[in-house]
Amino acid sequence: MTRDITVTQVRITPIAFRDGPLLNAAGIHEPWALRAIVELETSDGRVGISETYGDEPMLRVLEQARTLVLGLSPFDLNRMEERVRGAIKPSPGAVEFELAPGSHTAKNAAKVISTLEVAMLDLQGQIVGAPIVDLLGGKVRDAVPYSAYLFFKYAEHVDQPYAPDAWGEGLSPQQIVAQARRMIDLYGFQSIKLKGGVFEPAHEIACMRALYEAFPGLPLRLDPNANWTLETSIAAAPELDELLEYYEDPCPGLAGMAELAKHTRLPLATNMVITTMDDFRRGAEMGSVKVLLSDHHYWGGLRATQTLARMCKLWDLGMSMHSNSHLGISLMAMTHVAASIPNLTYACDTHYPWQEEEVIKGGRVAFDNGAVRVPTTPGLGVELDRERLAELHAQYLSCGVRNRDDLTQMRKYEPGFTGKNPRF
Ligand code: GKR
Ligand code: MG
Repeated sequence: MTRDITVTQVRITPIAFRDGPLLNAAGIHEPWALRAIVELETSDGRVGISETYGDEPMLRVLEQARTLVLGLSPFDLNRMEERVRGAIKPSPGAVEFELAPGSHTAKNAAKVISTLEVAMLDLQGQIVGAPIVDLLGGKVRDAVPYSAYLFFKYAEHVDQPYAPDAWGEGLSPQQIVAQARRMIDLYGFQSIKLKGGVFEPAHEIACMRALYEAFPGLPLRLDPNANWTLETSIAAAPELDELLEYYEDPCPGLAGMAELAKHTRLPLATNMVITTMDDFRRGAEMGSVKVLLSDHHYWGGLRATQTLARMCKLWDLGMSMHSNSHLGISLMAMTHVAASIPNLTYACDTHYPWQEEEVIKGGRVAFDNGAVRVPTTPGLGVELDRERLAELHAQYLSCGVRNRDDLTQMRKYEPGFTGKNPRF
């Protein structure tokens, strides 16, 4: 009987992998990005896997959650969720990034539920012999499109912890076009996003124009991560109107976005001002945002993402997906849920091209024409490479990074950097 199969062991392994010197509104990425790999082992010897944030506060709540899932059937998702909501609370003392909602400890319960749910769905799929997407109602597309996610960047990290990446410097419009060209040549992406909020808006708009001219017809997005004031965002709107597909989080707050909406014909997109159902209700009433960037890691899992998609449909909002630095397990979870959502109206974001290392068997996930094929094998469709896991865990132990801190990292390059937001 499948109901007799229970979770008997939980393994939580923090890992660190190389990440580029990517600039953003908060500062710059550190040389090492952290994730946690969670494995649930069952009484019949199966292993379900999941990938989530690996900062210290998250590791502590994952540790607390360990006992909550022991003894449950992988099919007991509702019971798991109830237990987590009862036990997991926000944690004090975390470094929280406004631009990265996954760092908010108010979302601890949702983050843990998501982590456990993905591993449990992986187990369910293995038990019944179906890919996760089938457990989510079946696929509405065979492959999930992602966008080319460009960053302003330096050629190498301060203190040179390892050899520089192959992308080179990305600061001028010409360098940004070259970065896009390389990413599209390698992966075939059919839309482009630039992470902004780094330089004077005029420079970032010049980069968007250069992309527009270099890639005619390709949808473009710019995301200043709320580092522009409302006035700056309004002033930039007329020029961006003819360049962009959507205008992502230029200024802070739902009210700011609602005011901006009156001054642009572009749909406004967000992964910053709507990150909970409470925000959703207020945002929908205000009509400020037209595209929601979901993220199963902090919205509470794959099923919660489907609920969100239904809410978006009801309120006539477009939908896409947000991303932070991640590896292939997260990419496959995103792919399964995205394949099950009819109203996923835009190519999803992914940082994946910036990651050189992997933790799954077979190495890096392949993209075909900018899309990831939805697996047809049982469960998540990917397995852990234990040797690589051990290596990435060893990197975690030696790298010294325990919390993502782009601000402190930026001060190594520019000691006077304030991180003031909005800066422009
Ligand atoms: O990793 O630098 C970054 C991104 O800026 C990330 O933190 C954001 O959360 O990619 C994200 C976004 O779209 O806002
Ligand atoms: Mg964003």
